[in-house]
Amino acid sequence: MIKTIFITGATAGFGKAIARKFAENGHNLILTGRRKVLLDDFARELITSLNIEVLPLCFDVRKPKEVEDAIANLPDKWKNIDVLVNNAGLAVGLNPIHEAVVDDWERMIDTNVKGLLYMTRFIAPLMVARKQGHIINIGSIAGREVYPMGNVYCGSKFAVDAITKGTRIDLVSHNIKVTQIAPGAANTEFSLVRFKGDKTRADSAYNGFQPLVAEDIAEVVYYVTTLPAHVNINDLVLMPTAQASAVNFHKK
Ligand code: NDP
Ligand code: 8X3
Repeated sequence: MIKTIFITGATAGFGKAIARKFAENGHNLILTGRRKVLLDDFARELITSLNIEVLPLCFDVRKPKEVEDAIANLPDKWKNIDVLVNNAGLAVGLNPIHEAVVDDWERMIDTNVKGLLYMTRFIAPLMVARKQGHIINIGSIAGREVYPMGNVYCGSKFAVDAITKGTRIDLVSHNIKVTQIAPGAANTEFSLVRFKGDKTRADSAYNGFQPLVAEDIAEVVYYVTTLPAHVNINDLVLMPTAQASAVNFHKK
């Protein structure tokens, strides 16, 4: 069956790889991000090379009105969303709590927590009306363990963990699956964003071990959508083989 998959943050990293994985399997996609040129180019590439339908929607998940309008204005044929992947997110800065930049906190909480909430608030009713759907939230090992200077990023991902559990409870009677995928270290644009464009510092985060790549997360996200209707993966943590906890790495 061809499904409609809605993925936030599809201009880079996990979201882009998740989009490609579903596209390669013949599904239609609604893709979002703030960088319009990247989004439109990627959509065009998938449409041309894989003969699927793609609707690119450029908006900022931090803006509830933009999210609400984007969903309200979906053409009818795009309203039957089978899977929502709440992926858009970021870490900004890595500072002790007493030296942090307040605006970094706003960006993380507004994107990782409130953005995910807005998306869920406006898409879940479409699923409830159809009595089917699957919401997949991208959490993190940072939502299971707090590490030095992770303070607010960890807090935002602990919130994703709690919100995922709460969403599952609220939607269970509507036949909607709710899953959290929580990765460890993965080499995407994540560290470049965290270190505000400092490529040397970003690259050094992965020195001496093989991190996950975005395609690893895409495999897992795709897998959890292929299970029978009566089976749901509630929660899945994946890490590089060389990582044992948020802070324990086997480095060469
Ligand atoms: P990337 O930086 O590579 O990609 C992040 C994506 O999120 C981009 O497409 C970006 O698009 C989008 N995004 C960011 N802010 C907004 C916003 N305000 N509105 C809309 N889209 C936004 O990071 P990853 O792929 O690594 O991260 C994806 C998710 O996985 C995040 O939630 C992250 O916290 C989580 N994660 C990452 C891990 C890692 O080690 N990489 C490990 C565990 C979890 P654009 O800039 O165009 O808006
Ligand atoms: C990203 C992984 O360990 O940098 O969520 O927080 S970590």
